[in-house]
Amino acid sequence: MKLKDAGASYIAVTTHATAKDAAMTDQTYTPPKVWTWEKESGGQFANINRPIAGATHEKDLPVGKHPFQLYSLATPNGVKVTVMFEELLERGVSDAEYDAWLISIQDGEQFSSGFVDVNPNSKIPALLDRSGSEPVRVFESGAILVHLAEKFGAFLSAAGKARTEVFNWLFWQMGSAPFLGGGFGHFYAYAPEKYEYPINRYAMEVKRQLDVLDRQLADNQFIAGDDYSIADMAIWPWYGVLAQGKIYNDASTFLSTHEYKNLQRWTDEIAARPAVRRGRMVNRRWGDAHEQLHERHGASDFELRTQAKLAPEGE
Ligand SMILES: N[C@@H](CCC(=O)N[C@@H](CS)C(=O)NCC(=O)O)C(=O)O
Repeated sequence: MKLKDAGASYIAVTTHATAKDAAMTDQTYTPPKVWTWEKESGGQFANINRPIAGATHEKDLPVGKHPFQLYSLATPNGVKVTVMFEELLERGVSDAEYDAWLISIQDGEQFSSGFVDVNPNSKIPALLDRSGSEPVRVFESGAILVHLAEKFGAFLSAAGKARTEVFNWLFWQMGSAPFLGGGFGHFYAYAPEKYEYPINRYAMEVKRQLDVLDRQLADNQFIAGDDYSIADMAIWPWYGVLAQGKIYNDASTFLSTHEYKNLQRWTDEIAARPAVRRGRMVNRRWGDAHEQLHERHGASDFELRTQAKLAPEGE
């Protein structure tokens, strides 16, 4: 039975024993009394997954000339922050100049002593705000967005109902995206073998989330109302990019994202923003060479220092 048979069939999977269910039984797992670390668990990213925190090696982080030092990668969580910086700069907030350094999580650079000092959770994005008398570390993408929004009084109302609504959706994203990434994306795209149970479980939840967004966007231009905010910046790199069909192989077809018309409208509107186009390029090291800016240290880098310019094909 395939998931594309949709709702009714999904219920059938859960209520009728079939030959396939019997075959799946062979793959069930009886947990031992005490879990132990099996290093060769397989799957994409298995080499960087560990059950312990802390640094694996001594290495300082580089520091550039701007007030903000960002250590990141152009994954959805990373893009939230580079979009925020580019939106601030687009608005003319020149104090928001930043250096963006690429952290290769596949190579374990998030476990360097320097990175762990900025983010003890060893995940990108991590920010060092050096604009004041002493450096302030900021980790967790939501905290970084709030930090910058408050610092510059932008993309977040100062008080009242509108501010609360932005927080509602910002924290909705923090709680929801792990079901999309760690749940659906992992089992659909990254796991070494495909299993129907987790893919069904998380596809259903992600479709529910897409419907939540679609209904909200039916009556609102932006996620939290009439104003573009840090809630849009947090949600778009996950759910907008999913709707564009740009993550997890062909997941947009699998999840029929074209059916969420209001989400599609919002996705296209946000994608067209110049700051979003630039933010998506920063710390990107895959895809079209014109859209890869491995490190960003100034506005002209988008023209002069993409991989298309630095490493033209054939050279
Ligand atoms: N809740 C965190 C999630 C950050 C996160 O999961 N980052 C991933 C890349 S998207 C990462 O750095 N993974 C490296 C690792 O798990 O070792 C945030 O929003 O900042």
